[in-house]
Order: sequence, then structure tokens, then C-alpha cells
Amino acid sequence: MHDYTVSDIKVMEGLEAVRVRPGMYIGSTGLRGLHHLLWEIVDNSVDEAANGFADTISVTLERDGSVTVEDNGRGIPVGIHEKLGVSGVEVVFTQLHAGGKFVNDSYSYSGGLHGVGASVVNALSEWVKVEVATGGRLYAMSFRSYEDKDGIHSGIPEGPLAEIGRTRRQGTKVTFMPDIRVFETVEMNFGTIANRLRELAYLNRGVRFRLTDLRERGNAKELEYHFEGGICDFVKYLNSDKVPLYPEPIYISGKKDNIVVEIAMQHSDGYSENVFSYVNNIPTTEGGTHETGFRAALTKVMNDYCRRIGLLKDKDASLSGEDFREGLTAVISLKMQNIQFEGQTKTKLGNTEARPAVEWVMGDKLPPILEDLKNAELSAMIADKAVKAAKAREAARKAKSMAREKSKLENAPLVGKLSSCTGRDPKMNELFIVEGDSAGGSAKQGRDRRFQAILPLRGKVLNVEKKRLEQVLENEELRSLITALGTGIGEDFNIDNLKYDKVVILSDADQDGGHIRALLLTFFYRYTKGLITDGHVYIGQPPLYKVQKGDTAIYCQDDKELEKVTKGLKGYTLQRYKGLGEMNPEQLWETTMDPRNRTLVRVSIEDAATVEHLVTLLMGDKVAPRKEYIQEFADFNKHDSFAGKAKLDS
Ligand code: TSJ
Repeated sequence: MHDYTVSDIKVMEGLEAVRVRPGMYIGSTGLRGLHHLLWEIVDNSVDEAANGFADTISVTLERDGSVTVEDNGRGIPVGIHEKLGVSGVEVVFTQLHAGGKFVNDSYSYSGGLHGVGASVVNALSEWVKVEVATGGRLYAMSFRSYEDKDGIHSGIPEGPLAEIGRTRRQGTKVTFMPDIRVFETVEMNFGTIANRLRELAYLNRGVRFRLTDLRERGNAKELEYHFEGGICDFVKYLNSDKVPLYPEPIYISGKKDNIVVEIAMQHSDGYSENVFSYVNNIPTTEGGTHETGFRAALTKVMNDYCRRIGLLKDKDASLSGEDFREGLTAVISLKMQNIQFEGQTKTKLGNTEARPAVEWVMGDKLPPILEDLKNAELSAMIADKAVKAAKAREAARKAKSMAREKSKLENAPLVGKLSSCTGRDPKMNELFIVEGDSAGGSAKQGRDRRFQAILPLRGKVLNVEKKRLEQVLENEELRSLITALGTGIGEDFNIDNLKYDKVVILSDADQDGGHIRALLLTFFYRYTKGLITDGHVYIGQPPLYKVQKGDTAIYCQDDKELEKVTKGLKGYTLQRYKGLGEMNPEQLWETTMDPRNRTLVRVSIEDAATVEHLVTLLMGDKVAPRKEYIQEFADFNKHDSFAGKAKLDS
């Protein structure tokens, strides 16, 4: 018999290792790590659904701060495990997977291994409750972590799995309370969870994902994601603010050497390439072998097709891959075993076998789609677009060498807009891109010229979303920005030549400011992505209010802060800044530029798909949905700010 109050040494050793080094198992103990707990559990349900045994997965953020995940699958096995002599449920929650599961980056988590993460979640929770409904019976078991004279004991069963009644349902329900002793925050983010569940819903066709937030009394939030079109719907969503060249995405799926390949793609009349890839539902932001295979195969199949229909003659050179990818939105999803990740953020697929598998499936399935008579228009559209792209590319190449020549000649006036700093160490230097001449003037006067450079922006920034490279190179504002950065753009981009460690966007807190910020971010995203991925781009946070009492001034960034500061305060004066231009140089320095006081929000690409959609939504043709997004875009990643709020005595 098992004695559940006396220590089960083996179990405790395993789970306590997780307690001692949580970061090794879930990446961090911040918000990311907290969400990681949820994904470890959800993964199990997604696997059950992927195997065809469940079609509904719900996540509930409970009022008491715990989180529930429920599916309608077969239920975690309740039978007694042969070797361990306890129920399958107990094994799943107490046995650390052999050797432990070490994550070496914050992005990766298990995908495809049943129960791997449940014991980690148990170890890092104050308590866990499990209910399994199967074979007409309902079973329950709970676990708890507690502290006594011997230290912390985590994930201890409160009793064996027990049958508690009869039921007509089937499935698994797990509720866990993240331990506040482990995490810096135990408040999960509704938006982050919603985004990921939406992504999972696209990647797992037909599975219903529900999210309920009961944390705020009287303000329950509920969402449901369910896409019968799977990744085709994903591509349509990504293209929803673009003009597609053909109505339905091309869908390709196949299996080669035990690798399941699924691809959806659709061209729009835009110019950028947007390929999003996944392996076992994990985003591969840095690409990898599967993306390489996709690109190679697309180029080959399309060139073959162009030759077959006579668009390319024997003597003609083949079109280049990027020509076939102009305006392309594609989602690539692989399911395979033993995935290996590489790259700076470990989000690049390294498995060499993935490339030929994708090439094989593409080579097998794409030609018949192109040849299909009812797809004649689609095929012609893609071929035609590529020919146009090739011509434009040639024109751009000429324009670019012209621009190089020109910039040699006109270097003086270009750099003339920039007030450079005196320091020569790029690692120390900062570039402030400031909206408007008057604010630019204040920034110039207020800055510390030893390490801060100012680039004032006069007119509107060009919307690069709608332009080809040659037009970008003709735009004065962007040319001076490109010159100032030193990195070059597009294919020529080289982060090693970056002249500043921080590139700070400083615009007004109003709609126009939001628009300018979005346009600049769009430019960075499209032409100097490395600046964002390497964390060099920041958004300055000028204050909205100044509260003055006697000779003390407190600056507030928003209404919430203002409310906090003025609560109970009497006899103060309040100034609301309408724009950066209203601040004098000293104020601008103190509140927004001085590294000792300022707040900077670092721009990162957490969820490339969301950012991409946001960028498209903001910059695309349809004006209507813009308004509501500008504020959200301005807010994105606010929790990433690394400095405290600006508070100072004047
Ligand atoms: F493990 C867990 F606690 F994290 C968890 C597992 C949490 C949740 C919400 C669901 C699940 C889960 C596990 N859902 N469905 C399953 N299925 C199985 O574990 C299972 C059932 C039957 C068989 C079989 O071979 O008969 C095999 C497995 C792996």
C-alpha cells in the first residue's frame, strides 16, 4: 500500500529538482514562465485532439487565480501502472520525464509527448486538482505543495485516484494554482492566451478552443476559436486586409518519411513576403530546413511551370525565388518526431530530413494544382506576378546603385538633418527619431550630446507597405534614417554596421503620433527586421501630465498613474501635455530622454503573426479597422519596459 503522507522519496526528489531550478524547466519565472505552465497542460489536450479523440478544449481563468484546462478526450489512463503500482494519473503528475526536460530558451516547450509537462506544472503549483471521466465513471485526484521543518514538498498526492461518481461525459479536467512562491507574477494575460489559442485553432483544423476569464467579478470574458479551414483560414486571416490575386489559398498536404507536411499559400497584390512556419504547433520564427525546402521547391515547380506554358523560353534565364514570393503569404506546418532547434532564439528547425520531405510533398502536389484547368487563372496570376517582380527587381537594382551614387554626392544634406552625437562608441549611442521640427529642436537642446543623436522627422513617413524598394529609396525621410542607422536595408542589411545601440521612436501620444510610430515600425519590420529581433528598437514614453505642488513636480504617463499620484493630494496644479512640442528642452530631457528617469518600451516580435497582421491592418487599404488598433499597437509590450517610471523633484 502507498502511504501518501510519508515521503515517497523518488517522487519528491524529482519534483523538488523542478522547484529548485524552475527556469531549467519552464524558461523563466516571469509572465512567460507562468504561461508556460498553461501550455504544458494544453499541449496534452491538443495531442489528444490531434489523434482524433477530442474536439473541444477549454481554458478557464478562475476567480481564485487558478486555471482550468478541460478536454473531451479519452481521459488520462486511470488503470494501475504495471511497474509503478499507482494510477496512470498519478504517474503523469508525479514522474518527471526521464532525465528531466530542460528548456534552453523561452520559446520552446514540449509538443507531442504525453504528460511530459504535467509533473512540472504540479511541482510549481500550490495545488492541482484532476478529474477524469471515462467508461461511465468519474475519477478525481488532487496534489498539494506544502512547507514543513524539512523544507518544501511539492506536488504531493492528497490521496490515491478515487472514483467519485458516475458520468455520461468523457474527458480530462485539470485545475492548477500557480505557486506565488515560485512566480514573479501569477496573473496570466488574457490577450496572450487568446492569441496563442487562436493560433492553435488555426493549426489544428476543426478543434474548438474556448477561453473564459472569470477573474473580474461581473465582467466575465469569453472567446471561442474554431476553424474548419485550418491553415487556409489562417492565410485568409493574414491576408484579410490585402487584395488576394485568387480567391482561395492553395492547400497542399502530404506525408513523407513519417513527416506530415501541410502548406497553405496565397498571393496578394502587395510586395512583401510573409511565410510563417510551425513544427508540432511551435512557431519557427527563425525558419529552418522546412522553410528552405518550401522556398526551393516553390522556385523549381514554378519555373518548370513557366517553361511548360511557354512564358519562359529555352534561352531565358529562370526567374528567381524571391520573384515567386513577392506578395506571398504562406503557412507551413509540420508534424514530426525528434525535433531539433537551432539559431539565436532556438526557433530555427535544424532537422535535415525536413527539407527533402517538404520538397517532395511540394513537388508531388503543387504541379497538378497549377495544371488543373479550373486553376488556370490562379497559375497565370502567380506566373505573371513573378515576371513583373523580376522586372521591378531589375529596376530597383538600378535605382539602388543610383541611390548609392547619389548618397555619395548628397551625403551632406542628408546627414544635415541628423544632429549626431560626439561619442564614437556605437554600443553607447542612442538615436532619437523625433516627430516634428519643434520637438526635434527641444530634443536637440535637451539631449546629452555625448551619446544622443536626434533625427527630426518633418513630413509623414512613407507607408512602405504599399511601395516597392525603389520608391523607399527615393523617400527623403527614410533615406536620412537609413543613412543614420548605417546598417543598409533589405538584403544589404548588416547589424554589425549599426551606429546606435538604441533607436528610440519619440512621437506624440495622440493618433497622429501613433500613426507615425506604426509607419516607422512597419519600415523597421520590413527592411531592417534585425533591429527589432535584436532588441534595438524602443518607444519613448513622454509624460501626459505634470502634477506640480510647490517646487516638486511629478510626471504621469497616463490617467491611471495620475489618479494614483493625485489621490488625497491637495493644492496642486495640473498640466496636460498635448504633444512633445509643448515641453521645453529641460522637461523633455528629464522625463523622456535621461536614462536615469525615463521609461523606454522595447519593441519585440513576440508573436510574428500578430505583429504582421497588425502591421497589415494598420497599413493596408481598408481604413475602417485602423482606429481601434492604433492604441493597441502603441500599448504593445508595455510590460517589457525596463526602467521605472519618471518621477523626480524639480
Ligand atoms: F497530463 C495532463 F495532466 F497535463 C493532461 C492530460 C491535462 C489535460 C487537460 C488533458 C490531458 C489528456 C490526456 N487529455 N487526454 C489525454 N489522453 C491520454 O492521456 C491517453 C488516453 C488514452 C490512451 C490510450 O492509449 O488508450 C493514451 C493516452 C495518452
